[in-house]
Amino acid sequence: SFETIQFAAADGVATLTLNRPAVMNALNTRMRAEITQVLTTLAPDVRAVVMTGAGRGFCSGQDLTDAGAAADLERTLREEYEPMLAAVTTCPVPVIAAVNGVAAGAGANLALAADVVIAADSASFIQAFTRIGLIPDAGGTWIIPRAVGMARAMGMMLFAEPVSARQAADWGMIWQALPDADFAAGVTARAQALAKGPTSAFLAIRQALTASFGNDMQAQLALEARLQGQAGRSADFAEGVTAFLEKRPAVFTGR
Ligand code: T3D
Repeated sequence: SFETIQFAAADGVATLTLNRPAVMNALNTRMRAEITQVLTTLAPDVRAVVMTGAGRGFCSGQDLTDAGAAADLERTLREEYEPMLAAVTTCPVPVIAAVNGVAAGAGANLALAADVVIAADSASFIQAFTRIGLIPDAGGTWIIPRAVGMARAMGMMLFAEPVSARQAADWGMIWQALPDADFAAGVTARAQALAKGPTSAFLAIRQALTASFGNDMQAQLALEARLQGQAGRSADFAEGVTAFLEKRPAVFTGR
């Protein structure tokens, strides 16, 4: 039923595969809508999402053959990119970007919007925008300086050169780079771990870390107290403590 993505769920993990491999999974209007739709209508038993790309690339960013999108970039960003990015950053379960190959332009920044980014060693991240006379969008100018600092963010954006998966991991722009041979198994293991985890706590962590950039220490302590108050009333906290005292692994339900 989807034209530009594949979507499948098993064992609590949903896999969203960007699926226009002939164009390195370039984003068009339809793909943005399909990504937004699946992330905002997840079944209740899904407890982690893996976003990846079909073929040899992750995502090449905006489909540069789409004259309609190019005619009014501000509208395209507001009406199509913003909902897609929000669907990732407010997804009701943790999102892993499994960057299997090159992630360019908005494709790089879509990946970086995920909670956890795992890249294959052969993958790279390209802030390709200035090559075509644009500025980084899709959240890149917010997330990248926070992750790597101003000097590296500026260099990446002005020079538009590929940053290897290893370099990205060394710089703290992504969580992990894995040898290509270990990539699929590594992603699956992380996704299953998240799907078996305390989902509400994961979401509260996302909320706290995101808010930290705009808060002073006092405000952040207040936020932590509020979110921890919620976590302290969760079934998963009760289970976690019981399991510890009974010397067995906790069985979390995500609530
Ligand atoms: O609404 C708006 O427009 C504003 C939003 C802007 C957000 C943006 O994302 S702007 C940045 C757009 N993206 C780019 O500028 C990247 C363009 N692509 C590339 O630089 C390279 O293709 C890659 C570095 C991603 C991969 O290089 P390589 O050598 O591995 O593959 P390739 O041969 O260049 O690409 C394979 C095919 O995919 C090729 O088609 P062909 O020759 O086999 O028929 C290529 O044209 C096509 N392709 C790659 N990227 C795009 C694309 N087609 C349309 N749009 C693309 N972005």
